[in-house]
Order: sequence, then structure tokens, then C-alpha cells
Amino acid sequence: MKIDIDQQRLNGEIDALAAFSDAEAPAVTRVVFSEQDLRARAWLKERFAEAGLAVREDAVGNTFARWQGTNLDLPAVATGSHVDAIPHAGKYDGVVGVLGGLEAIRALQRAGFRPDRSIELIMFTSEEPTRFGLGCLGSRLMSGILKPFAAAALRDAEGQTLDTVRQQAGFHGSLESVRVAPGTYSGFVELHIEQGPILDQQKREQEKVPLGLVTHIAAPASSQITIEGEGGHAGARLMPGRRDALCAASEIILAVEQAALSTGAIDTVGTVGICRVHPGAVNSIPCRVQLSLDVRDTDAARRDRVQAEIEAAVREIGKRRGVSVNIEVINSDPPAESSPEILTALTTACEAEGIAYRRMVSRAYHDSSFMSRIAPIAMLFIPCRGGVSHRADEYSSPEEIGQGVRVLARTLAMLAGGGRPV
Ligand code: HGY
Ligand code: MN
Ligand code: MN
Repeated sequence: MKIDIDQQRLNGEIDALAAFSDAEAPAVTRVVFSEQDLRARAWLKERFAEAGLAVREDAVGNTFARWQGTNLDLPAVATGSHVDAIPHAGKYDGVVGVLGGLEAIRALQRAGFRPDRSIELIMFTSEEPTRFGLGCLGSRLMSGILKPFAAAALRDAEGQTLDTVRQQAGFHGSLESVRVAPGTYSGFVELHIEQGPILDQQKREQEKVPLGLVTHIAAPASSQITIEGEGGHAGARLMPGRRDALCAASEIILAVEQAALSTGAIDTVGTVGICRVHPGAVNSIPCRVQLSLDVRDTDAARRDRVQAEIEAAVREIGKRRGVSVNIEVINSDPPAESSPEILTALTTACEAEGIAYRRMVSRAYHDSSFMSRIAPIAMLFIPCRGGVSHRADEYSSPEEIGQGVRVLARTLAMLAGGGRPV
């Protein structure tokens, strides 16, 4: 079966989706349940309906577009990703998996393929932690990792709960109903940009676009660190005896970097991405600082050791500087492992298409991390220029995206079973 991808149409759709943004192009900002996010969702549902897919949304806004198979007794095979985008991001992160999944289905339809199993495209709500501080809300609730009462109580920076915001956005019903029983899907395959440099580097060295078959997804953990010192007048309060919360925070940030480097393992990473200073005035000594902490590793035990080392450093710095410190762990997830069967299907599809591939690890987390709790999963990576992501200059070429979509389409056809009507 020859599979042709309409790269021009797909590229046009990626550009059209990027226009639903709260940032100046080429940057994209699309925070969950914002006006732009809701407009993007409405536009996507039209595209799904145009392809003849049956569209439904759950109580937290996960959106499902199903291509009905001939055998409704069989669990569906699924693909998909997210379209929310962190502030000043690019236009490919997540989007390639949703629009690429749609184009994979359309390409199979054009090829006259009829799936035995239904093929379901999923757009997950809030993969990014931007608004509610916890990533993958939609897939966590589907997999049962995140309890509905805990999800409902999550608050955004304005103090609004997820429960209020989702209902204002038009998503009603109990969050308990989001849960998906294991066995509902026979498999889940996510197409995504690598967000790292490995494939792009290999492409430059070997002049062939390699795709990445993801064997493991690193274990993410995030926390919030609050440091309370003593404020005061920046001029009148002399240096001796100051309890400056931002000076303590600065030591903590360097301790995070040191703890991540100290394992000597390339897979250990530690980042402080947010630093909120109060009162944040030129001539006022910072009395309170909030830091976000993101620690990851492919080895969960090594990550936990780094987390413990950071927590010990935070307490030591707090004691020495006379400031109070509090660490709230928001999530600490295990690594996810891909299914050998789905990796084999992806390998077969790459070889059938004559496309180079390599096995690799994902250091970013994805909805696949949580779908792995309820179905066999695997991820398919395409290169992104310079490995750049979560930046406005994130880029993957139409050819690279087209190759990924072709392999995805062939893999879905294999996993769904079926063929062309005789
Ligand atoms: O942070 C991550 O790994 C993902 O991009 N949300
Ligand atoms: Mn992302
Ligand atoms: Mn993503």
C-alpha cells in the first residue's frame, strides 16, 4: 500500500494552528483553556469532522476523534499528542502529533485502507504545566495517576481552580468520568519532535533524515521551593544580619546545578525555570522567593538521590542564612517504557518506507508517559533543527514531518489490522 502525505496541506494547517496564539509570531503561546486555546480546539474539531471522524470531548477537554473500524468488538488503536504551548514557544511541539496523526489517518483513507480496529486520534488537555503547575493533566486523569479531587483543586496563578476554569470553558461532567480502563486501547503511538539535538546531528552527519524510536521516557519530578526571609528598606537596612530571601535562593539555584552535575551521568538534569521575587521592588530587600524545581533522569533512583541532595542543600542554606524554607513536591513520576511490539511495528514501517531510524531515550516527558499505564505505547521522534524546542525558533521541515507521518500511518495500519477493500 503506497502512502502519500499531503505535506503542503499539513504545513498549512500547522501554520493555521500557530495563529491561535497570545504571542507575537513566530512565537506561540497557547495556555490551556485560554481564549486562544478554545479557538484552536474549535478549529481542530472542524478538521477532525472534515475527515469524517467521530468527535467527542471528555470532562477535562481531552478530545477524541475516531475513525470507526470494521470490527467494533476490538479495542481501538490510538495516536495523538497536545496543542497547548508554553509562553513564547514554537509551533511544532505537540502539534506535529495531533495534525500529523490527522494527516496519517487521511493518508490511509486516501489509500483506500479500511481498519479492522478503530483508529482514535487524541488531543490531550494541558500537557504543559504552565497554568496549573502540573503537566499532562488530561493523560494523568485518563490513566488514573491523578485523582479527580486533587485535579479539581489545582489552582492557577490567579487562584482559580481547574474545576472552575474547565467548567467556564464548557467542559462539564465528573472528572471521575475521564478515567479510561486499561485495555480500552490496544496501543498508543505518539509522533513528536525530539526536542533535543541527537537526530538533527545524525541528519547532518549522514545526510539522511533519521527518525527516533523511543524506548524509554525519562522520569520527571517537579517541586516548588518557598524561601521566607526578612524584608526591609534597601538603603536603610545595613548588610549585617540581613535575611535576604533572594540571596538564599541564588545559592539554592547553584546547588541544583551542582547536584545534577555531580552524578556524572549525562541523563541527569536539574532546572530552576521560575523565580518569583516578593515584593520585587528596586529598593526593597526580597522577603519571599518562590522557585520551581524540575529534576529528571532516565534512572528514577538516581533522580531521587539528586532530589534528596537538593533538599538537604536547601535546608542547610536556609539554616545558615536564617531564612525559612519549604519544599512542596508536585510530582515524582517513574520513567515509562515502550512496548517491544509497537517498537517492532515502527521498525517495520521505517524499513518499508526506506527511512533511517535509531532507538533512543526521550528526556522530555509526554502524554505517552501516562498512557503507558493503560496501554502499550511507543513514541516516534522527528528531528528538530539544532535540537531547539520551547523557543520561537523551533523548526522541523515539511520533509521531516512528512517522513514521520508516513511511518506513523503505516504503523497505525499494521496495529489496526485490515486492508484495502478487494
Ligand atoms: O516538560 C516537558 O518535558 C514537556 O515538554 N512538557
Ligand atoms: Mn513541551
Ligand atoms: Mn510536547
